[in-house]
Amino acid sequence: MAYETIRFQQADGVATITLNRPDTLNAFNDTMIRETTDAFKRCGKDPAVRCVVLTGAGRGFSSGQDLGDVQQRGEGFSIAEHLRRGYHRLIRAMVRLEKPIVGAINGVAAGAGFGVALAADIRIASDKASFILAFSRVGLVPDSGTNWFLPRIIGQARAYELAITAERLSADQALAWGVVNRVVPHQELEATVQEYAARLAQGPSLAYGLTKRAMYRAWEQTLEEALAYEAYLQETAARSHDYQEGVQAFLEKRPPRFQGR
Ligand code: LHQ
Repeated sequence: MAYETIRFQQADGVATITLNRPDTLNAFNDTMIRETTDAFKRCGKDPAVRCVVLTGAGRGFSSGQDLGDVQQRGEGFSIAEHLRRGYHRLIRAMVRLEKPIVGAINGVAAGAGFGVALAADIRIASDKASFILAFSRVGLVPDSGTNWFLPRIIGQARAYELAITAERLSADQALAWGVVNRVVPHQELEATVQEYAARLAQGPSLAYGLTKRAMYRAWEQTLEEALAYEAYLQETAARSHDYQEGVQAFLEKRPPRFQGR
């Protein structure tokens, strides 16, 4: 399928989605929100995809909502409706995708762009990356899931301060606070992420997917519920080819050949 605002590439189990409106630092217009959502759903349906990389073209990851675009909307424009029809579907598609999503954060991630970065499962950042909860700069409250993700990762006091000051969080500070998993020199980002994703794509994908589901579910569960749910998911994982193969490979002292099923 041809896309207008993103690039979609697929090779060796890894799908790479590149936000591609570099002139605006990859600001989200309606088409880019829709196409990115579609691309994640497509990854969910394709068993050949076992890991997804999300990155931005040019010097930005994403500057969030295209402000020029919303400015042109008429009287009847509802931001709530825009969020519900757009960003909420995108964030949900990412969280519900039972495959690891690696955010390759190549530059600034601002506003809704920060939210989308947080909906990735793992973030590897360039040393030129930065994060801005830019919403208050334009008199808005954080959206696109940032109120849910960020306090869980860095704590409420830090998240609230970032929201009301809209200060830029550097890649190094993001690493220290656990917003990103790793920071690498800018020129090494693409190769590092592709190698990392290729490794994940060789892994026990069913277990990776169920683990993502278990961890998201656990946020809303009691310990008792989480224990029960783990037992249920483990039953599923233990019926997989990958479990048989993993144990067999261990006993035969060889690397496992996982198939993701
Ligand atoms: C942009 C944008 C942009 C358009 C850079 N739009 N062109 C949800 C629902 C509905 C309504 C509102 O919002 C939301 C959620 C949100 O996401 S709210 C937050 C929206 N985002 C922002 O407020 C961030 C706006 N951008 C910036 O503050 C700066 O561009 C940052 C700090 C991201 C980067 O600064 P610089 O590196 O200095 O780059 P720049 O400002 O020179 O931008 C480069 C170009 O990209 C420039 O265009 P030009 O034609 O002058 O080269 C900007 O106008 C354009 N651009 N962000 N969001």
